[in-house]
Amino acid sequence: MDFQEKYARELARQEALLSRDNQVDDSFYNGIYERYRYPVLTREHVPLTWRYDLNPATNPYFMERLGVNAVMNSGAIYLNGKFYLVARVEGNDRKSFFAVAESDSGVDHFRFWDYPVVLPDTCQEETNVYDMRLTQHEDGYIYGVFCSESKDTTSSDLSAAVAAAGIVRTKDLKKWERLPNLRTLRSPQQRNVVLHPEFVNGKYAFYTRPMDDFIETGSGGGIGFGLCDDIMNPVIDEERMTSCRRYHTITESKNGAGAVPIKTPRGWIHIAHGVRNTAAGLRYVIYAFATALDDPARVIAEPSGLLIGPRGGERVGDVSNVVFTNGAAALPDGRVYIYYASSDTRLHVAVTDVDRLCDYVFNTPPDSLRSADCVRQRCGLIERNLAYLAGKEEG
Ligand code: BGC
Ligand code: BMA
Repeated sequence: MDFQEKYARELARQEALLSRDNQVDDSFYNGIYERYRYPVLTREHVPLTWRYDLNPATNPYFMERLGVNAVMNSGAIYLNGKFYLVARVEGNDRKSFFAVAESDSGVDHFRFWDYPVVLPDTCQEETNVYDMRLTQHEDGYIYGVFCSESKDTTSSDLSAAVAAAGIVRTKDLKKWERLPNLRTLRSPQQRNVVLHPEFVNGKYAFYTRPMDDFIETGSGGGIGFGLCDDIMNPVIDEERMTSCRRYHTITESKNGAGAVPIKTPRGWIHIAHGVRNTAAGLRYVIYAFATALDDPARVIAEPSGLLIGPRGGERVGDVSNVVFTNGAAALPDGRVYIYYASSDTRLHVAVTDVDRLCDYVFNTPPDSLRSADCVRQRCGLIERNLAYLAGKEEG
């Protein structure tokens, strides 16, 4: 096959992928959300112009010159009738960058724009960026808060790193203004920081994730919450705890905010991640909780266990046994599209709505924390069901 034939074949293969319709995966049911059959973004969705040199004179074998390894953890926003994702694209070189992909349906036909996002390069020591959360703030800007990772030069360990929250803002997802990184006076490191969409007591409010170290949260007790006076010089002093880590739950090792909280009549709904350690490494799942409308740091409902866990093929990838979310699109009609990546490799969607999410968060029993109490909780459900079914038969 000559160069042009190979190019035509790859282009056609990609076009078939981008125009493929997605369907609800009928093999899965839990009443809370629908899973979809195909991922919404993969490395195969990345334009050929980003990977190949398309000039036969300089690329006679039609080789990938700058391959892409994975497309995963994406910020999400619904704007003017369209779904936009700011995806984490990871090159074969392990460096991540951001890229906007757009779709009318939110479940299929996502296409990347012509170029990835080019952030202002204001931080010389910054080595890697990832996991952007997109907040449509009431001040009129769309903020992107992401992890900015640098080498820890104070340690002799080659892989020692420092994680901080980088902040950019935009009005159109095209022109990005970079603000200084968030400084948290009481926590040396931060990852999974999310900007709350409204002012709280007239201040910018961030969900944080205090950590003592790059991987270990150490004394960090869970998802924090802090206020900041000036977004142009963002500093947080006190971090209050919201959803906490707990022994022998899905958040034992760590947890972190995910999507921007969704405002509902009953409270702010948070879709976050929880991590536990296992013999096979860290296992990441997605969970949900609610905080009070008048105090978005105060947890008012926390259903037990996971909302989304890695299933089937989702369990396998570069970092297996992981589902992770940093974006959901909440539509004016109440539909909610949760974008979650599996195993740091590809991006999926789970679709639900505010009514179902509220029912799930407020009417799912909390974790009873001990086997004996959890089995009692389950026997209670069985008893009520059997009584109800018997009553129905009699009636
Ligand atoms: C990786 C992230 C990961 C973090 C902690 C970073 O270097 O890029 O994907 O979450 O390390 O393991
Ligand atoms: C992290 C996250 C994600 C990633 C996950 C699993 O701590 O910030 O980037 O999906 O680990 O590797």
